[in-house]
Amino acid sequence: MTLTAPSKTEVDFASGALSRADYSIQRRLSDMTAMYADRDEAARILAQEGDRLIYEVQGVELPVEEGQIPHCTTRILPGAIGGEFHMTKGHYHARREQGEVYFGLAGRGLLLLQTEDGATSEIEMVAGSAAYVPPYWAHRTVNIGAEDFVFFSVWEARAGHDYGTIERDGFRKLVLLREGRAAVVDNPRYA
Ligand code: M6P
Ligand code: ZN
Repeated sequence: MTLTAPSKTEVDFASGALSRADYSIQRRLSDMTAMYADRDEAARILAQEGDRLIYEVQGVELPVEEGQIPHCTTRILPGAIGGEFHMTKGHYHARREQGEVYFGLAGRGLLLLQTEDGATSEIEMVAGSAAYVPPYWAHRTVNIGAEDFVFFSVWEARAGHDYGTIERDGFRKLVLLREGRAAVVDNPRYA
């Protein structure tokens, strides 16, 4: 057990920038082309327009020990790939029994959730929305607005990220731009 010093980070709501960012992760289209429903369009954009930034994460790193509470911001840029809104990779927690809290800082988003038993849920998020991700629910966030969607996340250090299950099976729902609005539809390719 580590005795961690108390700390503070200033959060810029509009950009998600942290004054104390121990790490930052940029996810580009090339990191997740296979996750979009229209893979051909993803490949075309990659080849013709370049490797666009989809989202970035900045966080406070803490020891992976019981009771530590890491926290980070995520900024998803506006846009779509073949009509499917920009989104995070999404994950289950490696320790499924761990939950998480998201707090909207800017823009408009949709939080997609699903369980391995087949339950699904969607939560709309704007600045000020506090969304709860209960244990056992995979979670992916989607930018359904025209501006950056920015949110703050808090979880237990041992939760861990299981990306493999989503990479293999995908999400049950897709969020598509239809007639100028976000529509949640079944993913025809869901394994
Ligand atoms: C949220 C949290 C982070 C996560 C980030 C990006 O901020 O859930 O733990 O890393 O979103 O999502 P993903 O890891 O699925 O790409
Ligand atoms: Zn999580």
